[in-house]
Amino acid sequence: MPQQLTLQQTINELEQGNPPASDAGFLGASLDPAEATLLLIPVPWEATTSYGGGTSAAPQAIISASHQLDLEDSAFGQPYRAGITFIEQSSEIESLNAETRQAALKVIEALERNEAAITESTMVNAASEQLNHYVYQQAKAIRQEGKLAAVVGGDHASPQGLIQALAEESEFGILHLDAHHDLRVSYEGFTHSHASIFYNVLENYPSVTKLVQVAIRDYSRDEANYARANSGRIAVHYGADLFARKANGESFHQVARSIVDELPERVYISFDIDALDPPYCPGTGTPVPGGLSYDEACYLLEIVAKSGREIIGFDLCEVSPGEGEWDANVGARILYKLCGALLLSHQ
Ligand SMILES: [Mn+2]
Repeated sequence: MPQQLTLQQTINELEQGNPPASDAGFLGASLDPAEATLLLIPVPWEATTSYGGGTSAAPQAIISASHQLDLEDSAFGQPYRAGITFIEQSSEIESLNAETRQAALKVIEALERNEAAITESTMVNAASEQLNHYVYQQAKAIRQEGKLAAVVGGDHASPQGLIQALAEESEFGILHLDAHHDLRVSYEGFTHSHASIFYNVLENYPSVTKLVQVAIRDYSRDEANYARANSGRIAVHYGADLFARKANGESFHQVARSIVDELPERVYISFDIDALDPPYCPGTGTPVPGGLSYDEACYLLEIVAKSGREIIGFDLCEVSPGEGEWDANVGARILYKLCGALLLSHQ
């Protein structure tokens, strides 16, 4: 592990632009977490992944890919100067993920034979609770130091503990970019499925006053009904509707403003990489054609950050590195934009 640097040493090193050591941290430096303003919690978790796997490797792949980024940003300035770093990845969570994944596969295989694997289901649900508790504790500790926290998953079950910690502090709304509602009561028998995160959030945390979902384009009847039944709290911008508005002559600026106008003063951003068109995330577990372009997503983040709202935290989920470096490369860029948006909203 490379020697940890102070914030000033980190800034100097990044601004010299020397090629980073391969074991360097986010952006190519190794900033001491004690010196950071924004701490990223790596969550190597894909226990309930239902289709394509690999997202548990995302935090490390994104760190490596981030070494290639140039750090000036036309929208957000110089986010690196505030001090951004990952906390250490937990080897216990890595092991728990591997064990839980095996149990979850047995449950899914049993379901396909129309059978139930009750012991394994119970184990998966208990392990998911353990994960949520781990993320909650990390987030709570970061917040108690007066710092900002974000989660890099892992699948979309990864950030619940962070949302829980923030929900104990104040009311806020969530800007949720995703191809999926993630509003299932449970999925394949798993209470804490990646497909259930926002059902769990809305049912458990009343201080989440609003959920604004963007680019949704693959969903069940029950999820759509749940969103309609809770239309005061949930606003949905389906992918097809976003396209139709642009096709009918609305500018993307108008579209983005109308999305942001629905959010309260304090905003959490949950970014599932499959909100983007699959060419930007070919490895992700459940890709769906259509969706936001990279530029549209970045522009939407800029509009939120410059709207006067406070971004209180975020997660980036479902990046799956797979073969080659493209998925992690796009993931690292989106992550740096999310960091920039959050930090800008605090200036
Ligand atoms: Mn999702």
